[in-house]
Amino acid sequence: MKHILITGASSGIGAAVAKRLAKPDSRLSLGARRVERLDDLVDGAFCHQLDVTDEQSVQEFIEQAVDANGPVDVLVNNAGLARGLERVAEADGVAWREMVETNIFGVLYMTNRVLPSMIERGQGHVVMLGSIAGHETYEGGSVYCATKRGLISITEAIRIETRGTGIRVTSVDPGMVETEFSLVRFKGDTERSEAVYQGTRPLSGEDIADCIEFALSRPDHVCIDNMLVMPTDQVRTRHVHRSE
Ligand code: NDP
Ligand code: 8X3
Repeated sequence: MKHILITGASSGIGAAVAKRLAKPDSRLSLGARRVERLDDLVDGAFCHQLDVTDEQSVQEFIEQAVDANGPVDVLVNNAGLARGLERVAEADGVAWREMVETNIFGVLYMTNRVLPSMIERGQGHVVMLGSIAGHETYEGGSVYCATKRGLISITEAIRIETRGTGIRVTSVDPGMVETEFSLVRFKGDTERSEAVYQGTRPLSGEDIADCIEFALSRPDHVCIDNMLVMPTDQVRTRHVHRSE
């Protein structure tokens, strides 16, 4: 039985990954702030409120998940967000802090608390949700892109630091995925968020679940370091084919 812990399972990619990885040989622990969304996602999963920006919440979540399901075999660091598209000169800085605290500190808090037991047991797989935004920068994306670029460095460092322990670290870096991501970015403005996906065919959460399932199912001696996954219609962040 594998204990798979997924952050940000209340929506989008995290929810799709939870459903995909719910198998007879796995035990799932699912966390998010909107805990009420987790309860009916997967039968028998351990569900608990989790705010990855809050060290105490992270500590409590991991302790209870381990009590329920045993040591963590797979950590999927999925929780993340973008807020707004403000240029540096125009921003008030509130969104910067939220993005850095969630996308960088959140991943660090989670991984810091899960890795020691993986190292001790000589096994484990950490999956990071990066982004095309970590590979290229766009106007208004300074801090979101910086968090995803920073995640590449964190991912590489963990891979170097855990070499020889049997631990694998995979990052899956998608282009546009149709989830609540844009609704969150534009603070509930449905018109603006729907426009992001208009006339084009984005990826789905299930497409990303496919990638994660593939990486996790390789033999122990094979580590898929990075998957950069784009919709066929999207070549770069701002080069998207749209039908009229
Ligand atoms: P969604 O907005 O649909 O889901 C984001 C998830 O993150 C939610 O479950 C949310 O749960 C959770 N989350 C956010 N903040 C916190 C927090 N402080 N503590 C715990 N959970 C949190 O977006 P996606 O599914 O698209 O995003 C998932 C990941 O994929 C993110 O890291 C994102 O950057 C990345 N990504 C997304 C792309 C896209 O185009 N959609 C492309 C590339 C990468 P809750 O609010 O209930 O806490
Ligand atoms: C999300 C994709 O292009 O909106 O990571 O930054 S993008």
